[in-house]
Amino acid sequence: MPMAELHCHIEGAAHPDLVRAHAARHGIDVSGIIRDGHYVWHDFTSFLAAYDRASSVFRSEADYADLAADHLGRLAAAGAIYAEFFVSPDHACEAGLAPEAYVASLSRGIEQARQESGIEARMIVVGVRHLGPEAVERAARFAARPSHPLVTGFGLAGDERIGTPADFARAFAIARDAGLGLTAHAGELCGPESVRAALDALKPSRIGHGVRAIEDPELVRRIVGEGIVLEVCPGSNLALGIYPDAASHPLKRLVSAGVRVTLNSDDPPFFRTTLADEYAFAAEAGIDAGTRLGFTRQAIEAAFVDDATRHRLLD
Ligand code: ES4
Ligand code: ZN
Repeated sequence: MPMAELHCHIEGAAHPDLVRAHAARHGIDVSGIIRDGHYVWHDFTSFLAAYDRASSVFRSEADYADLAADHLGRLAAAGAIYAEFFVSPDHACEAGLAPEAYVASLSRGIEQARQESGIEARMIVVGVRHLGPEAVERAARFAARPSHPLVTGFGLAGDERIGTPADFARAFAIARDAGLGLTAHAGELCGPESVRAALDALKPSRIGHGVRAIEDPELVRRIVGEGIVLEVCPGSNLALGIYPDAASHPLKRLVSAGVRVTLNSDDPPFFRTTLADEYAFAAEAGIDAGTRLGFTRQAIEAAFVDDATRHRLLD
């Protein structure tokens, strides 16, 4: 089955073996976050800390080009035809690379993967909300510069429990004025009020996660009515304990309610998932093959990509 995803953090897609190899080259100790070939963390805060540490081993332009090519190559081998991933200039700066060089090298990785497998990809610059509104605005101003054509979106990531969406309205206005697609993480760690606030203040066409909207039927009706697309990441939700088990996950209920749903891997090796695993999760949840193929169409329809590429992918 052809697959597509809209929600994956590029450093969060780094395989632990790749991180360990780069760490050894740069003399960085990652024994605290990688044990027995897997990432170790125990809650969202320690997950973000492990993610930051893993990110810190990618330092050169070649490192990031390889990371993007590796990620997209794996996706293409599993049957993906299109992928968007989040890029974080703040993480690049922390690792000592200028945002321009970071995005340019990731673009080279995208082009390499396209040549090798035909997969198409675009990047979404994210602001990290727990770094504060100033940092998020800086990320938006960077994303808004026309010098990186494969950056087609802007998003809000980080710890949803910190700040309120209105704090980031200026950043989203900058990105919107630049013609970028907009998405915001909400309704993952916090409930429906967080999704409503994000929709009101930031006016994104897509919500990252959004699954906890299911707790408010009125909000679900709004999401359906406004055509908001949810970037659902079941494996991430289960790994982080947002839901205790597969049976509790609202994927099927969201689909039945008429929500425009896509399937996504978020930070795959951190959550011991892959995009193919997410499609398998949907099948096990009783979602038929036609509807699963619909997730792929939905992702391409909601993608932050030019219409010529979109229509080619939809054929
Ligand atoms: C995230 Cl800043 C960041 N990195 C990776 N995964 C995330 N989820 C939410 N924010
Ligand atoms: Zn995410």
